[in-house]
Amino acid sequence: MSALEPRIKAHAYAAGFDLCGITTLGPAPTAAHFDQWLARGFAGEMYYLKRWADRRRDTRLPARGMRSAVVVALDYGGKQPAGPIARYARGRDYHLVMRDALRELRRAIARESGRTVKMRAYADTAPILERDLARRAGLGWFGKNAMLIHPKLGSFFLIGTVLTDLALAKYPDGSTPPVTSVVRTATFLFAAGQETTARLLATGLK
Ligand code: B12
Repeated sequence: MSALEPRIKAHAYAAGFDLCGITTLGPAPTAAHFDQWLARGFAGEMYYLKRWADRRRDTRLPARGMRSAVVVALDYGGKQPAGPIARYARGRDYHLVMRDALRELRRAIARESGRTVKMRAYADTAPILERDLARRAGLGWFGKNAMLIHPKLGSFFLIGTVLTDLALAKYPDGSTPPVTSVVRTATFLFAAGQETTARLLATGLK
């Protein structure tokens, strides 16, 4: 039988996700940036960000016994025109959409692994630096506006995570994008035909 990782990725696409990557857990490489952000008071009244700050610095801490993360992206209307309502808020509550699709993915992972698997699924609901984890899983890199950007999908996508006690290997292998590179982001967006976004980024460089 083929390795578990590509089969999990195939199930993520079947569940409706647009990207999927798998990574191991550990200290968040951008934890220091998060600390500076907090210290400068940028969390404002979002007290929960400070309260669970320790857990956000290391993805092994939010749920005990977990070893790997299956990280997915769900496009929330990147091709739709701009309008008075933000794209992510136009349809059904995205937390519910994500919850249902993540549930389907969890069932598939349980079936595929053939043993009892410990899993927790989150989208915006756990003390995790989700963009950091998604970059580790190869889903993109940070744009100038902090968004995680993928060369083909752009940035209009939500991030979801299934933490599991399965010892999965990083998949696809060797695919961690650089922490941040506006120049590369603009270049890749041009290559992907997203010229307007790329030009805006390039303008920000001046
Ligand atoms: C609090 C929060 C907000 C707050 C504060 C925004 C902010 N920038 O933090 C508000 C309500 C304003 C907000 C708005 C939005 N949010 Co929000 N939000 C979050 C939440 C819950 C926590 C984010 C957090 O920890 N912020 C602290 C800062 C320090 O972290 P960060 O912004 O994630 O930045 C990281 C990287 O980008 C990187 N980084 C950023 N800048 C730099 C610079 C340098 C030099 C380096 C080295 C690294 C670096 O390091 C940071 C730490 O890992 C996450 C879910 C989660 N648990 O992660 C969703 C999340 C980030 N939001 C999301 C979305 C979709 C949005 C909106 C687009 C919604 C909308 N249309 O209004 C906007 C985008 C605003 C923006 N440009 O960030 C998505 C992002 C998906 C993506 N493709 O990136 C997330 C991941 C939710 C999800 N599960 O999908 N959000």
